[in-house]
Amino acid sequence: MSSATQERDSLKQAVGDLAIFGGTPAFKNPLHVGQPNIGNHKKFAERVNDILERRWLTNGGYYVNEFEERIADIAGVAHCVAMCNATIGLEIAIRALELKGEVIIPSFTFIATAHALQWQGITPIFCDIDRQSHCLDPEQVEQLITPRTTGIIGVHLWGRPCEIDSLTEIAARRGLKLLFDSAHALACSYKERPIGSFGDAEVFSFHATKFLNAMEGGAVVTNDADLAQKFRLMRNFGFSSYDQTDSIGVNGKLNEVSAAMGLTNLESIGEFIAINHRHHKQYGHELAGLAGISLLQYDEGERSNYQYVVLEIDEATSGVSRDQLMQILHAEKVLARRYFYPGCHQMEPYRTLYANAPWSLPHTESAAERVLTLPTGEAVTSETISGVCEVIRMVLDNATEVRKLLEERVRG
Ligand code: T4K
Repeated sequence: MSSATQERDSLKQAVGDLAIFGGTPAFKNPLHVGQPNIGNHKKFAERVNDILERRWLTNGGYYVNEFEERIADIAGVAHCVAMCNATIGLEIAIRALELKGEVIIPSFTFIATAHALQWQGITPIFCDIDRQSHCLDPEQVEQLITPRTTGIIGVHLWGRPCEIDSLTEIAARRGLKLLFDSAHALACSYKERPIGSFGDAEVFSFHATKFLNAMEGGAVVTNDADLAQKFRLMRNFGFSSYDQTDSIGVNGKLNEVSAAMGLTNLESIGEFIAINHRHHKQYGHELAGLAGISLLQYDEGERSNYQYVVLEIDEATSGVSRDQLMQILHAEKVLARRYFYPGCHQMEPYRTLYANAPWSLPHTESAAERVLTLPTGEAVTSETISGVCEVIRMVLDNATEVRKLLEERVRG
């Protein structure tokens, strides 16, 4: 990513300089949240060349095997089964764990967590989050267990771990399977132990927007050898040898080019973490003291990948809503995102399918109304972050005037 694509175009000295009110946008080109972290281009190209020379493109290739070993090491786990993406990884893990009936998951997550269940005819039971951690509230998990419940899927949202000990204790006591959607949490830790070896299995994502990307990719990791074998069979149509299937299966295989990308990027993860950490601190520093805005923090006593810069906007204090701030940033070409709005339970098909479900999700709904994620990662410069923060400061320092002008615009 050349810094030219993020070139600053204007400084904001007055409210009238905001692009939404006719000023020049702060950036010449769209500034995306989720631009990929990419390691050494030359190394990647060399690996792609090796793949072509070897003529081995997929189906348990050389780089996939190496990638699995490296991920297992990082996750501190015995078995890693690479997948074509985390959604298929979740679906396979759910089937291999023989989940059925009802499974408790947070509503405040990417829709794939819910879809992986519903796709297989299993009812996702949407549980509220803890307001601080944005992860499953174990107390409510316990209340939602019924005779039909077979499992719990915790999500380490933003790479910050769930309350793993409480969930493990509940699952053991109530005889439930415990799976973690760890799509965001590679290279993160809980009580100093790497995310990956908790519950029955964990699932990572290596999508382009993730901390470590393989363009598309995922992995299911576990310490259970029998379960790992089930994952491997299900990933490859259930084939145990030529002409012999042992179970139902799908095609969940990772290809060699994706594995080459993953391996190349793995060589730079120390650098990616350092960059993300630095960016997170810069946002914290430049947005400090603004009323009504808080930056979600990572526990400095744990390992984190700092891949998400998450703001929470409290409209009553800040004077502008999250959606107003997002609209203003988009006009400046800063494409901030309100992940995971509006919460899975308010998205189709769940809103209609479970319209009468008695779920109480106030913390999910409050977080979904307030969260805004900002650009970070290897492709973003500190100058860019200053430009984003300058816009936010301009808005918050002049919230009354900004709000009035926005309302006038709406009235036309
Ligand atoms: N569980 C959780 C908790 C997850 O967050 C996810 C995925 C999954 C499970 C499933 O994992 P996978 O099956 O995907 O492995 C993105 C990703 O598509 C999705 O992987 C991710 N979570 C989710 C949080 O974010 P969108 O709707 O934001 O995608 P999109 O295309 O709008 O891209 C995001 C931003 O990144 C855009 O502003 C553009 C930019 N971008 C994107 C791509 C693909 C780039 O600059 N370059 C690129 O190559 O869903």
